[in-house]
Amino acid sequence: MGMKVGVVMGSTSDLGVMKGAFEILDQFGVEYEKRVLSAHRTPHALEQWVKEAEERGVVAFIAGAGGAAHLAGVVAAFTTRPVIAVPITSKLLGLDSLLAMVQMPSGIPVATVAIDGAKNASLLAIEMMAITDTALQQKLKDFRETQAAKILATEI
Ligand code: RP5
Repeated sequence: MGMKVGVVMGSTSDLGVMKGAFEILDQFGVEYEKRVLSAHRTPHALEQWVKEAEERGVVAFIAGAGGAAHLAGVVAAFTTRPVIAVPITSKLLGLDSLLAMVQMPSGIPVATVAIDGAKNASLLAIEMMAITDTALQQKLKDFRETQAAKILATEI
């Protein structure tokens, strides 16, 4: 069974930001599952999805949510796979989402990226998978080289 990433967001209103996560995963040819599930609106369905996703080969989860953003923490409560949190811009400019995610109490960690940092969330998940996947490691090196070349070629 191939390694997959599980991407979940609390609402369809998060989709605009979370599309960035899909773009990177597509670019690297990494398989993923994507769902809209909420920690407070659909807690039982969320628990079921996390457990079943693991059985289907999901090795890392990405959770995007805004406001009182407990989605990533709740996902992490149901799995020992790494969970990456994406704080989504909100009425409080995403500061509420950021603090809710980054301030996980000791014992159940989540790795929080920047506000709206969906692309970095996918890159981090890919870096985790690349530990045991040399082809992915090479793709990451190529990605960084391309990125650097673009900057060095920029004329202002
Ligand atoms: C969270 O509340 C979602 O992750 C979203 O960022 C925020 C607002 O959700 P909607 O009211 O737009 O559905 O659960």
